[in-house]
Amino acid sequence: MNELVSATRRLKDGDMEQHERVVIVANRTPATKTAGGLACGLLDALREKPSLWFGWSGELREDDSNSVQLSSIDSLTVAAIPLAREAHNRYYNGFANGVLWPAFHHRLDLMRFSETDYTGYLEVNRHMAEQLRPLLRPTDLLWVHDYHLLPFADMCRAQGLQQRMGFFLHIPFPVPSVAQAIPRIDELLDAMCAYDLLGFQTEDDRSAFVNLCRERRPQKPVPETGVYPIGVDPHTLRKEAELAPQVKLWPNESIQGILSVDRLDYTKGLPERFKAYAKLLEDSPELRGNVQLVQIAPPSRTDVPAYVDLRHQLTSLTGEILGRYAMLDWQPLIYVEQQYDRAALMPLYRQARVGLVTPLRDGMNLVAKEYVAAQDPADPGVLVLSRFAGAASQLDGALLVNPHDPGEVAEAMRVALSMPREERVARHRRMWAVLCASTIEGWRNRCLEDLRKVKQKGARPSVPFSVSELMRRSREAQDAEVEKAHS
Ligand code: GDG
Repeated sequence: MNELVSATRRLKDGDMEQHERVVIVANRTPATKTAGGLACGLLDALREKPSLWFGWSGELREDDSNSVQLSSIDSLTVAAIPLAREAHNRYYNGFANGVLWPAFHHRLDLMRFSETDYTGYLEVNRHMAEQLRPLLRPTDLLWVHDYHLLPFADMCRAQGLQQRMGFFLHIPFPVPSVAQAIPRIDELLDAMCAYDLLGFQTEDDRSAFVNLCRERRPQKPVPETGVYPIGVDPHTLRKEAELAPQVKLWPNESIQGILSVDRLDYTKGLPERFKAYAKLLEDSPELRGNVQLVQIAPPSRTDVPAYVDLRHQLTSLTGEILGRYAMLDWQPLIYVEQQYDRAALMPLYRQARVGLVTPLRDGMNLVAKEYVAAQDPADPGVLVLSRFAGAASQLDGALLVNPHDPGEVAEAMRVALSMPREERVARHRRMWAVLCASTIEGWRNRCLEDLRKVKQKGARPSVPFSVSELMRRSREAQDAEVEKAHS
């Protein structure tokens, strides 16, 4: 009996009920080590219900020969597949993170399109749909995540799958004037419309998508859409934050701590933040020796050139700040590229007088919510938050700033560092109430309840991205690249 058949049987034996099962499809499975919010957020919401999570195992091979690896985390079964190195590079580094990630974050200057990458992206989506198919039951509810998988439902429909399929976009959706600059946007939009329901973090993202559909495909119907801001589990996070920290960041009581935690990504506004902090030190000499910024920033997507440049820029800015302001008994800035478990981060958040979260554009930003959850309600720190993070539409007790304006960010830090306890408590109370009203569990339930309610589209007769068409495109793109290299 081959591995796949026994795997499918084990799945069915493990959960005999023939009624609905939630199937998560995401680029990564929770078995893959990642600092990303997607894995952390979904795992919390799913481990207690019988469900299946399907995605890439993190393993790269020379070819993508079939082999689904099964494991389980509590009630969650994880089905992970390896991917072929070349195809993965085109899909992940090439199109998803070389085109969609920068464009959706309004960084068209960093977008690098190649036909081969686009074909690789479609091909991996088709391959994943094909690998998932034998594991599915007719009553499954598919919940697909993020920009890596925009055409996934379309590939499933092309293979005759009729299950309900919902999609959630964790990152922002670009406004139509920016979206129209993405090569092949019309094909992608058509493919996205194969989902039964599309979920977004904010109303701005949802309306940007709907407006783009109306502009680019006026004759065709717009699918069901909804706004589902992702949340956290505030009570669990608070308990984690109360545990003894691995490290006491500011043992000297006279130093007020500012903490930032971000993946090393150009959307997170790290250089702009460092410049704002330098301005604070320059304009407020009385703070020198009494304040310290700790920046935790584990590198991500290190194969994409824009990330390499960012790292160089940050190490250089760190050196400048240290060179200019450090003293023998005081470091103004600690910059750490190491990754920490979320549980280890929580007691660190609790020690910081200021949580500094200043992305240039961000779907939600879970760090902002985690910082609020970790605070001592009787003596909380202050959140300084970019107005361009999705979280800004919910966390009205934060000091909202324009991350592009170093003076404004420096001023907010100054206000936060000297804010009286009464005001800190009042602001924190408002934000805690928001966290409790918008939890990760509620997010999951609302997304899935709405998906159950929508009218199903089912399989479609035409197959725009047929396998032979994909292969033809791939060959043409490769030929063109070889020709270019020789000319
Ligand atoms: C995307 C969107 C959206 C754990 N260890 C580290 C670390 N973690 C955890 C944090 C937090 C998560 O990673 C980071 O989540 P974010 O939301 O801040 O950012 P992205 O990774 O860009 O996530 C985002 C999210 O999806 C969920 O929908 O909110 O807008 O971009 O939970 O505790 N984070 C860092 N270092 C660690 O060592 N930086």
